[in-house]
Amino acid sequence: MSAAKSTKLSKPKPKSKTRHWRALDAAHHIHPFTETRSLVAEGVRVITRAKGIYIWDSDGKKLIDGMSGLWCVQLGYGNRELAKAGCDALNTLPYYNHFFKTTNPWTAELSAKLTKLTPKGHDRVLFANSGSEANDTALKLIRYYWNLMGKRDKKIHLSRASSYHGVTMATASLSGLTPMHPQWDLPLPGFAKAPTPYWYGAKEGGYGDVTPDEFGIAIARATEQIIQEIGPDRIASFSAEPVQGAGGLIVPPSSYWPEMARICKKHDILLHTDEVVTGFGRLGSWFGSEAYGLEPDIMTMAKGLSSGYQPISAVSLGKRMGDAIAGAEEELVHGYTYSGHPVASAVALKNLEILERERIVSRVKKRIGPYFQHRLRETFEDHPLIGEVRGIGMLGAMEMVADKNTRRHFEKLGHAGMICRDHCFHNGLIMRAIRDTMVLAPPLVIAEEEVEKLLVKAKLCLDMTARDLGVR
Ligand code: PXG
Repeated sequence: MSAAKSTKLSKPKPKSKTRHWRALDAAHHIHPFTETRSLVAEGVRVITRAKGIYIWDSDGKKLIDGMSGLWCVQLGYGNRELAKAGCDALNTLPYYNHFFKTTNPWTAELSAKLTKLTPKGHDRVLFANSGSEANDTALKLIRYYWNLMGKRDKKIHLSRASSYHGVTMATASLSGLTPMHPQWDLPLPGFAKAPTPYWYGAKEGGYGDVTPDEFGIAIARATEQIIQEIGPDRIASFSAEPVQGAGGLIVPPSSYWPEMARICKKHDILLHTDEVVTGFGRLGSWFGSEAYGLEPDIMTMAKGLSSGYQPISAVSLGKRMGDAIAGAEEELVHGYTYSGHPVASAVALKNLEILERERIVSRVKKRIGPYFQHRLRETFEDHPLIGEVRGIGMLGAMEMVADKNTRRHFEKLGHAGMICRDHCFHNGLIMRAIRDTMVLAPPLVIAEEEVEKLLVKAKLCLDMTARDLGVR
């Protein structure tokens, strides 16, 4: 093997480290959701270590990670118990699968643990390695369920505008973020879209001056209209994030979910909640389904399941689907080499143990969540650039607009977001820009003083953005 192909990290001189890794990355690494040419021109940031709510780059710059990586590091970075759990499993059983009538202790225990935390009736789980795979699996199981029931016409998967469900052919088709489609000739046939309960955009969406509750009902009814047009007998499932994350942190009005759940039941449409972001305490409950009183037929989870320390995801089946699928008199023709990987399972199991032991979910519900929400509103509600502050639990968003009174967005949507995001980087804060909405999803273990530090930086960056845009 040539030196260049060696798996060992090459050892550059300290001073030139950043340049060295940048050059390697620029020459060989294609990044997700990134324009490669402009990244190469700009130069990538090399992240080398992390602890608590902080990450460091290779030049020693320290940043507050206001996004928990990609909405996943519930316990923050550097948790030694998680590292030890992974390390112990690596030393004991680095790999084995579940295909040959075999299991391992960690995956067996994790399955049982998950069924205790998920809604009533969710007694069975399948494992995968990412949110996309979990959702892809969910779509297959939904199709299979209806085939088992003899309802072979129920094939259409309904989901919502601005939703994010993954990047496989099927889950990108399920996703309602339309920029995810043209490069790949998607969506595939068999996917339909419903509107999203984005109340702040109601006026622009042609709904006029409506209260959040009126809007929630209107969107649910518009969804029912679509169901009627397609024909309920052709619709297999309704997939939705209880709170939409990557689509711009859309928190539904309280009237929306009860009405949507009623409509799904009425038309015998399976309810699939995508808990990839909303699971594991993010909203102050174990799952978003619980927060909104939902009884999903199928649920998918990833990210916070292992606090992002290992790639692992899961699909839990409600009674109806669980009984049908586990009771089928044939092989389930599905599974991944790494489904229920022992190391990932061990880390996830320990992660759940810590979340429970340290009462982190209840801390989000009772203390740090309300504190974060209150301080977010106090800091930004009167800011000249911010039209709406919204959030729940440890999810927060500030939507930037050109005119607060009319809710008019900036003409070039996304421009303000990019300006603000760049200020954040320079000032040591990672804040996600979704179009012109700035999103925060810090680790659930963040302390009150750390929330304050984060908000000082966020305010500074929004002030700088307002100045750049000439908004006062
Ligand atoms: N469902 C939801 C709700 C998600 O947010 C996925 C599924 C897919 O998970 P995987 O593990 O396949 O990536 C996600 C992922 C962003 C961002 O910039 C969000 C996600 C992924 C990457 C970037 O907000 N969410």
